[in-house]
Amino acid sequence: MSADDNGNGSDASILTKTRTRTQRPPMYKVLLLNDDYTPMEFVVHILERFFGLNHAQAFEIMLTVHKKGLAVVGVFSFEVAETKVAQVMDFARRHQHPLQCTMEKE
Ligand code: TYC
Repeated sequence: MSADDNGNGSDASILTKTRTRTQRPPMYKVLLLNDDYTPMEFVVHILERFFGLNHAQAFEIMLTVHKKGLAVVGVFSFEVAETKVAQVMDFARRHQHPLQCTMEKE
C-alpha cells in the first residue's frame, strides 16, 4: 500500500459519502370553514358521506367548526385532499349552501 492509497481499492484519495434521505410525500390538511347559513345537519351529512365518519364523530367536528370557525377534517395525500375538497364544494354548491372547504400543506 503506497502513500496515496486509501486502502479501499480505489485510486481516489477523497471519499464522498452521500446520505440520501427518504422523502415522505407531503400531506395535506382538509379544513372545513364555518358560515352562518349552512344547516348543521347538512354539514354532518357531508362529513359522514365524504369522510367516512360515524354520526357522533361528524357531529363533533361540525360543532367544533361552528364554535371555533374551522376544523381539520382529515389529513390526506395531495390527490385525495384535492378530491375531497372538490366533492364537498360541488355538493354544497348543488344544494345552494355557502359551505367552504379548503386544503393546506401540513
Ligand atoms: N354555523 C352553522 C349554523 O349555525 C353551522 C355550520 C357548521 C356551518 C359547520 C358550516 O362548516 C360549518 N347553521
